[in-house]
Amino acid sequence: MNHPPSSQIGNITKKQPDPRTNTAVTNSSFWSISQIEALFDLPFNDLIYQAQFVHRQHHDSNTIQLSTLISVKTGGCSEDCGYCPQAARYHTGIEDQDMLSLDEVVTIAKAAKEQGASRFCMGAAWRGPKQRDIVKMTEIISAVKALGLETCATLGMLKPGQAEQLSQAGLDYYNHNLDTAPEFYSEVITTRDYQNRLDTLEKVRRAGMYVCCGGIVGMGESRNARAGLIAQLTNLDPYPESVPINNLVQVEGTPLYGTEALDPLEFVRTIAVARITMPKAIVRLSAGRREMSEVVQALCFLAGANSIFYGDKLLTTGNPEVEQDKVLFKKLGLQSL
Ligand code: SAM
Ligand code: DTB
Ligand code: SF4
Repeated sequence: MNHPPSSQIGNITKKQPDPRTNTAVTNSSFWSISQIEALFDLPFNDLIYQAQFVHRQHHDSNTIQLSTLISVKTGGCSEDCGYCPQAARYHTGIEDQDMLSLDEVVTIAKAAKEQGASRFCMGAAWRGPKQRDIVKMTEIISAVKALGLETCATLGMLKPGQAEQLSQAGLDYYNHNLDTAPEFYSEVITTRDYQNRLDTLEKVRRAGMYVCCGGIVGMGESRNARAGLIAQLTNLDPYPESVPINNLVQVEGTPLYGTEALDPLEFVRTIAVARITMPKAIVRLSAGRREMSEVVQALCFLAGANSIFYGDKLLTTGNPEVEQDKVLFKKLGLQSL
């Protein structure tokens, strides 16, 4: 078999200990934006070949991880993220909802497990949690963990000590996205800055949790900005264990509604570049799947995506029906983890 030359894949040498298991997470050496842009610029077939090659070195080629997502607190958020239907200042028709009760979350988590999900992700429309929110979340996290599910939460910016409390309650992953390149960030969000995001990611790492961190494409950013996002992610030390790549779900009333849609092949390229630069990470084909054809989704799996959100809803917008996903897995011969 003709292997892609390693010079084109990057010099994968640096070893980093995994915070929990102490097994080696292989991190790539530093990736410059121009090296990443060179990957984006490859002929499509060569890029996909390299991504598949890297994928098969580190993952089972026909296995995908299923995460179910729920919104534990919806709408009314103080931030101004230009993509988000939950920001209070945009009029998107989303109904605000206070925090769900422990029983409500456990019932939904049990159903997710029965459907085959291995991880349960809980999202909240907060700039960051207050201490009373952390107290409720720790009860919820412990109860979900006790069902035998992996736990993930995305609650916004964390204050000192909060990551430790979440970790002690049994939180496995904290999701906190860098969303886009630093240069494009202020075009999308003005109520916080890039360094705020990096600071929370650092707190999550120090508390010993796995990092789930990715971004959104299709927000009108340039290819250079997509490469800049990937550079930020891969050059985190170590790079995130879980990397969600979202395609913007356009919601009427948000500033980004009406943005020219990203070419689906460019989305596939972004997945491939994430796979090549973060070989051991789980790369999640995240928001935007309902708007994608089966063929594009299949290309994303070929390019190295090995996780999806599974369940009929994301936080406030739709996701493919579970039955529809089961049919797709059968057609593609995919097994869940
Ligand atoms: N409020 C917390 C925060 O922003 O970190 C957690 C919840 S927030 C909804 C989680 C992530 O959802 C965002 O960082 C963003 O990447 C993603 N997201 C939100 N709205 C989206 C949309 N319309 N399309 C794609 N991804 C979206
Ligand atoms: C992530 O990267 N994508 C998810 C999850 N992490 C929290 C959120 C997608 C939200 C899509 C818009 C909505 O449903 O409100
Ligand atoms: Fe609030 Fe998170 Fe939505 Fe931004 S992405 S408006 S912080 S819920």
